[in-house]
Amino acid sequence: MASLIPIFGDQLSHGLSSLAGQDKKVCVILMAEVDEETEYVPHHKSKMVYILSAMRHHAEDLRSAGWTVDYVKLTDAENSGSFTGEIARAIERHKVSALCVTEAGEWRVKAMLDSWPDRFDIPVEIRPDDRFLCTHAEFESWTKDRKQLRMEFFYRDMRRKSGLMMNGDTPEGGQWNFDAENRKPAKRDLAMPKPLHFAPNAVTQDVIRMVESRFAGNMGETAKFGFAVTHEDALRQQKHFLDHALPSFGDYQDAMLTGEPFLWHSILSPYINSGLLDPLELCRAVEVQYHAGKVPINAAEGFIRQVIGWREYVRGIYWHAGPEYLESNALAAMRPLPEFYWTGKTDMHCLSQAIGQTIEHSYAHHIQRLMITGNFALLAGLNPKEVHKWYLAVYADAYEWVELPNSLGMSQFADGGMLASKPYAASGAYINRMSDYCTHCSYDVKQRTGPEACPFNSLYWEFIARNEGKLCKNPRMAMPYKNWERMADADKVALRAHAQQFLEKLG
Ligand code: FAD
Ligand code: DLZ
Ligand code: SF4
Repeated sequence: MASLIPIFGDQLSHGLSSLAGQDKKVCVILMAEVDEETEYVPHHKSKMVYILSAMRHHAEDLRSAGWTVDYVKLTDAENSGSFTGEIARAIERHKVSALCVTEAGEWRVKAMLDSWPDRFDIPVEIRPDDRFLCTHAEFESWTKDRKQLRMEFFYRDMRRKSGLMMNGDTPEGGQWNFDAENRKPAKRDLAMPKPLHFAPNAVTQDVIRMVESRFAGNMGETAKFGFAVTHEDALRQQKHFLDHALPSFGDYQDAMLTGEPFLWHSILSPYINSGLLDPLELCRAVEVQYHAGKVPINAAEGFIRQVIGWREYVRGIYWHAGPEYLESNALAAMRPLPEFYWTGKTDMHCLSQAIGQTIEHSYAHHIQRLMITGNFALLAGLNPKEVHKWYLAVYADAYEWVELPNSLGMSQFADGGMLASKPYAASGAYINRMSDYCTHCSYDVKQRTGPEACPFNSLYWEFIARNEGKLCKNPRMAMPYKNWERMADADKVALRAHAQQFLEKLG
């Protein structure tokens, strides 16, 4: 049958379900750059360059593989600005008799796909996205009869299902999780790996010019753009990671160092999420390195846990929670996002490092997102929806299904504990333990009040006090509340006054 097959920017996989069994001779693939997608948040310029260039390269790959691809550029005069508008125009152009699409990655786009059967007078087939290990039905059935949804138990099921790092029914190494061996602080090391830099070719340069002229006011720099934009180059970065960074990934997963944005992380999330890399193939390649004796178990298990554990789990939570998840605000946090989240201009060194490298690279690693920018937002009571929009805009790997549960759930506890068992709230002591940031900061991490005191310290206690009614019964918060209770009243008053003064200045 002559079908129109729309492919979105996060569906750049050769094995996409909508392509299976289709007749290349009669079907037409539609790929479209549309305002609707470039404008739903003010995306970082590098994120846009990455996605649009990867789309253009993927279209060429598909053509080389024998497909007919109709590609609509953002600058095309007739571009309607929306997926639905582009499909209507393409149906006219190609006289197709059916529409076949892989399901959307997020609620906003799902609502649009669900409107297509009424909108168009040809049959619409929506196929499941089989690039994930866990189906929607499996996740729903996993949630049934559980009082709490916890990643660790879900992860064990994914290990069993995939057979990754398993010996029959038992986990490799005799335990499921080597998390306790993932928390070493790092020292500067001249042999530290750096991700590969892919110099922009003519196609990417064209996209850079377009993005620089159309989105001049958006965050970011494109001068140093170096992401891979093809399957081959993404695989090169995958191999580079396996050979050079994976061996120490486990040890230093939670570490942070001034001027070192990447450490031993993979920098593969943009490629996995847009479809250039296959997450299961990547995990199998990690397992091969382990069995070859090239990487320790805390690295292999730690990495695989992130991909088949956390990544699959947050997707499950996203679809389980429904579109109203976005409105959650369990801690009633209302403060607007401070301007420095967009500029990096703050005298708190940890924040200026995490935000500065975000502006430069459209990348920050997990602990920077969770324990620096996320932790500050949580302690300061920033509005979780604004925080969510920021994360969705600024990272090259950000799509709502993966970003929202991480920011709103894990980092802001706005879902009241659906995803995480306790808020990830920490004072300066944690940041000092896991990084060298405090040694470069004008604030003193050891002081709790006074002009030089690290703001995270009083903000932490202000957070504890402010949310006592909501959090004191959480068994995992017993220790901080015991410490708060034991504190002298005068200290409590001084800490809260110091924090409130800081917050007033924040605006
Ligand atoms: P590595 O540290 O090398 O980890 C390997 C892979 O594991 C990643 O590529 C990713 O695919 C997966 N992974 C690790 N942690 C998570 C997680 N918590 N959720 C999902 N996948 C995970 N990840 C995104 O892909 N997109 C987002 O928009 C996103 N937003 C986040 C927002 C916040 C507030 C937080 C705390 C985390 C967010 N994450 C997001 C998760 C994580 O920070 C990134 O996946 C990771 O930093 C990507 O860098 P990397 O590829 O070098 O990861
Ligand atoms: C993020 C993004 C951007 C910036 N632009 C486009 C685009 O012009 N066309 C497109 O197909 N996809 C784009 N994307 C990725 C989409 O937002 C993502 O694929 C949808 O959310 C579908 O889930
Ligand atoms: Fe951040 Fe406080 Fe350390 Fe400064 S002293 S880097 S503000 S944690």
